[in-house]
This record gives sequence, structure tokens and C-alpha cells, in this order.
Amino acid sequence: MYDLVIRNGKLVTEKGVIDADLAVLGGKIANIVPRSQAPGTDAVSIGDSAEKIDAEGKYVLPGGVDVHTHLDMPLRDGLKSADDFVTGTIAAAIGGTTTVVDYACQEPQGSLKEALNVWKGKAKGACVDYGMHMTIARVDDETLSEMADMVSQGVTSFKIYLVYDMRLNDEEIYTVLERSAHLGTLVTVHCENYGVIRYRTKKLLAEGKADPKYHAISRPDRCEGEAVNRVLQIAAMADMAPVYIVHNTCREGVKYIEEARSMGQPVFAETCPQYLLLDDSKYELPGFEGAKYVMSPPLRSKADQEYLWQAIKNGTIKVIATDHCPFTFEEKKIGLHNFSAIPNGGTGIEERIALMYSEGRKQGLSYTDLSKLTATNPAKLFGMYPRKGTIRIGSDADLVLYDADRKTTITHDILHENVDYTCYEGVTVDGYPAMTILRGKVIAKDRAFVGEMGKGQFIRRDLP
Ligand code: DUC
Ligand code: ZN
Ligand code: ZN
Repeated sequence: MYDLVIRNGKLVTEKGVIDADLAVLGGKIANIVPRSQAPGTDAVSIGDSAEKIDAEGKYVLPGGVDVHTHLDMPLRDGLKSADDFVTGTIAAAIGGTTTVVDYACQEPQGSLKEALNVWKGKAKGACVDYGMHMTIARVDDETLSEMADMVSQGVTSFKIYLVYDMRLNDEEIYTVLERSAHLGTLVTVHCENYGVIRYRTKKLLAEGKADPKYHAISRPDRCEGEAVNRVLQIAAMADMAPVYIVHNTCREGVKYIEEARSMGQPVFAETCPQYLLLDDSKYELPGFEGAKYVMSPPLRSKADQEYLWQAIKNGTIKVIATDHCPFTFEEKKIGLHNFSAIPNGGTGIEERIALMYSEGRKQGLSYTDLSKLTATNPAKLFGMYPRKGTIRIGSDADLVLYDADRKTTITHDILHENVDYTCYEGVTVDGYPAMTILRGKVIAKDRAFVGEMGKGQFIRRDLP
């Protein structure tokens, strides 16, 4: 007797899509029975269960794994990202994501342990499972030694920035990467050139160029390319430390990743829906509308979008995450007369799965390809596989029933993110998640959260 059986779905497995019934016991996938093996007798073949779901006509996807979120993230002057772990994970659940890995942040004078405790406190109300990456804001003996403690706490990846107040210099980057190589962890890197952006920003503002569109002009693609190249060179010198370049936006950066990968360097690349689906024409919108798309790196050209799709298809980009970091339009208005004061970040935690399965299919990607980009690969790279990110016996029963025929126009009012706009207003997707299951429990159905609050579990991640 199983807890749950899902019948008649098309299961999106790593080996392809199969018509099969799936049984859940104790929160895990307990059995998978292809229907072709038992024609007309599926009810008998898989066995009985307390709860039954008919997935006729629907795809059953592995629950989405979003490895780039900033929930409840303090920015400055008391300003925080608009979604906390409750609202953000409810939105994630409804949108078909069952695991997030959020970026905990070391305080300039604080320890990594303190930061982890703070983030675990923030995450208490989480409604999907969650892990943490640890952002390193200060490089000294204490931090370097604490990196090993993080591994024993299940935090097996770190983040470094080349811009913002927590940016590291080249010596610090080298030191962290060398330590990470020794520990077997993965360092994720935000790549942009700080000095060039600072100079251009000051110049633009001095010329009275303060509108949101100048945000993009202040940080062109070569800023990203230079920083990606620099990090790859440093990583190669620092014992070939594996690195994961977050939110790739453009050819200028990805070309260096392609070259490094072709030489066998361990480098992994992520992009996000906004860089695949939105372009820099958004900065030409009237009034202050462009502020909604002020994020870093900024949106790029249509040619860059095309390059990113090709990099997905040729296997250079392995992960599509969100960088979900919303601020309300009101909060964005802090930068009404100075683009550099606009809080950086956009939406996506709820929209990602619908957007990527719809647009990805149009690009010729298969359901299995898309499940790898949005679930399997991130779970593997960040030490959660095969517990997360795949449909196979023994894995957590984190599943999404995806209705490929539920054409939906995304608007702010149908979403649950705690913010007053979506970057994808008016985008029509071919299909939509109809139900989300976390460890065998239905937590979202027909765009409503129906789970128990606060049932998300902290995932202690293995070394990748
Ligand atoms: N970029 C953003 O736009 N927001 C959060 C952090 C980042 O790197
Ligand atoms: Zn970033
Ligand atoms: Zn980010």
C-alpha cells in the first residue's frame, strides 16, 4: 500500500519521456511502472494507495531546483528584497519549484557561522526545501578556516562578488579559490568589472544621464567578459579550482567559458530566464518603467540572447536559475534621479518553470533537456543529486504536473511573489504547472498554495 499513486502521466525522466505510473511511499518515489508493460491493467500493476492522482494528459516533471535566489536579502538602509522565505517559497511552489538554494551573506565583520545561523532563522517559514550557498565578504584566516565548517554543515558552495561592497580583489579571489579547490567545494562568481563600472557611472551621472537606461550603458558586456576571463585565469592558477559563473548574459563572457571548457577546465555556467527572453529594449520604455529591469548584469541584445540559447544547446550553459531578487516599483524609485541608486534585481521564482518549458520547447529543446537545465543539473552541481532533481526510485517525490495545453498569459495579478510587478507582464506561455508535490505531499494546485506552511526542510548538501 503506497501513500500516493500518480497514474497516466508522461514522466519526464533523465532517459526520456515515458508513459508510466508512479508510486510514493514515505515521501520518496517507491515505484515506477511503464504502462506499456501492463496494458489495461495499470491499476493492478502499480498497487493501491491512500491517495490517487490522475495525470492524464499531463507531463510529470522533476520538481524545479532554483539554485540562485536572494530571499529576505538586506540591501542597504533597511531595504530588503521583497520576498522572504515564506512568500518566496509559496511563489516557488505554485510555479513548480520544490527546492531553492539561497545566498546567505557574511557580514563584513561577521563570521560564516553567524551568517548561516541568521539565514537558517530567516528560512524557518520556508514552504519548499532549501539549501544555502555562503557568500564570502571578508577573506582572512578565520573565514578560510570556517569554509571547512560550512562543508560539515551541508553548505558546500560559496559565492564571491567582483562588484558591490562585498567585492573581493584578485588576491582574495585567488585565496578563496585555492582553499575551495582543497576542500572540494564549488565557488560561484558574480562577474563584472568594478572599476570600469564605477568610472562610467560617475561620468554618466556628471553628464546628467541619470535615467534607468544608463544602468545598462554603465556596465557593458565587456565588463562581464573581462571579469569572467579574469576569474577563469585565476581559477586555473589556483589549483584548477572549479568555478560556477552565475547569471551569464552575453557572448563576451560565455566565449571565455567555452574556451576554458574546451581545455578541460572545470567551469560551469548558469543563465536566467530574463537574459534569454528579455532584451535591452526594455530600458527604452517610457518614464521610469525601465527601472523594473534594473538588475546586474543588465539585459543585453537580441544577438546575446541567441548566443545564450546556442550555449545551452551545445552544453556550455548547464543551469537556468532565476537570481530572484525583487524590489517593489516604489522601492526602485529611490533611484528616480540616479540610476545607480535603483535597487538591483527582478522577479522569476514563480515564472521560471512555465517560461522555460514553453520557450525552451519553441527553441527545440526536449522535455528531458529542460528538466536537466531546471532541476537535474543544478541538483548534481550542488550536491543534492539523486535526492533532488530527478524522477527515479529512491529520490524525493518532488514532482510537478505540467499541463502543456494550459496556455497562460503571465500578469502580475496571477502571481504570488510579494512585489507589485513582474518582469514578464503580458508574456504568454504555452503551458503551466497544474500541481506541485513536495516529498509526496501536494503543496500547490491550480495556481494556489495548498500545502502546510513552513514544511520546507534544510538540505544538507554533499560535496559536488
Ligand atoms: N544582481 C541583481 O540584479 N540582484 C541581486 C544581486 C545581483 O547580483
Ligand atoms: Zn549576481
Ligand atoms: Zn544573484
